[in-house]
Amino acid sequence: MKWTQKSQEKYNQDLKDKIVELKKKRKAVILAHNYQRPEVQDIADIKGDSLALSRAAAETDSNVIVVCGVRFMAESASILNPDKKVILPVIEAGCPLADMVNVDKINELKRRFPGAPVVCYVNSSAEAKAASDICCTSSNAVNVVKSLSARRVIFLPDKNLGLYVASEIPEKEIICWEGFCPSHVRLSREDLLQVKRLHPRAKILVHPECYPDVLKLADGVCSTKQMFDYVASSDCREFIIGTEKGIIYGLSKKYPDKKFYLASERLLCADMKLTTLGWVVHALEFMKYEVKVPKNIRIKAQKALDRMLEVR
Ligand code: CIZ
Repeated sequence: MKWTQKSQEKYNQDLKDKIVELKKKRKAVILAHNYQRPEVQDIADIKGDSLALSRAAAETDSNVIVVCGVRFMAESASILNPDKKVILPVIEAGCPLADMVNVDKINELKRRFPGAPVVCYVNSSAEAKAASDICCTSSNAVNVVKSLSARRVIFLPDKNLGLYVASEIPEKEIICWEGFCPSHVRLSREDLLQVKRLHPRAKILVHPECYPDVLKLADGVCSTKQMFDYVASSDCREFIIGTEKGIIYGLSKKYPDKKFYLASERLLCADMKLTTLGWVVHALEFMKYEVKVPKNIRIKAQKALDRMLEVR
């Protein structure tokens, strides 16, 4: 049989039907990050950034939570829902940025800067969260740091996000960890300028994990959720998007009368693309792979996540 686009569509539809059936049987809820493959976004009950997914995980009454994303997202869902089964369809789906943190070094920084609270971006391991005072996402990082009374703050693991927060709150001193997102740092000023030359009327929206010189060219520095909000409230019809390419599908689907141009084809997170419909079927069929955080780490990490969820 020749494999055509039609056979691919039929194959995907069969998998989607199977997912609907298994989801009912397992009483599961499916969460998907904005960077997931289009067909995986299509089968999600809740789609969003990690903050939306954390909140949804905390509010769901389903007993099984399938997280189509990467490991730290499943860990957060498990921390907030210790009595539920949290399933990550591809156990190898990780986050290189999260892997750049080690707890000994966090403790060393705490000793070096006594009294400085540790703010931990949710793109981090449960252990890093447990060693921190409060979490943040790219949507609420500025508000989280503003909510702290201390003038000096330790921020980890993404240095560019920390620098962005520092630029928004100059009265604070931010001690930044030297971490970075390998996908976002691939976007250069030249990439943006080139796409802007092709689409001069388009607004530029970039993620705060990009380098500061890239942020300077932006009309909006936005988390993925904030990109959706920006587009919703803008009269502009064209946008250059500087974040992982998966978001283009969600934006184009939600705003079919607007145009979205990816700022660079290098904005690709391989880990986010590991989850396929086939793996979601496997996950629901065999309840694999369960992610559970040991109690001693969970309790401390939950405190940091709960503190973040209290900041509006
Ligand atoms: O916080 C997240 O979910 C990430 C990784 C990106 C974003 O801005 O949504």
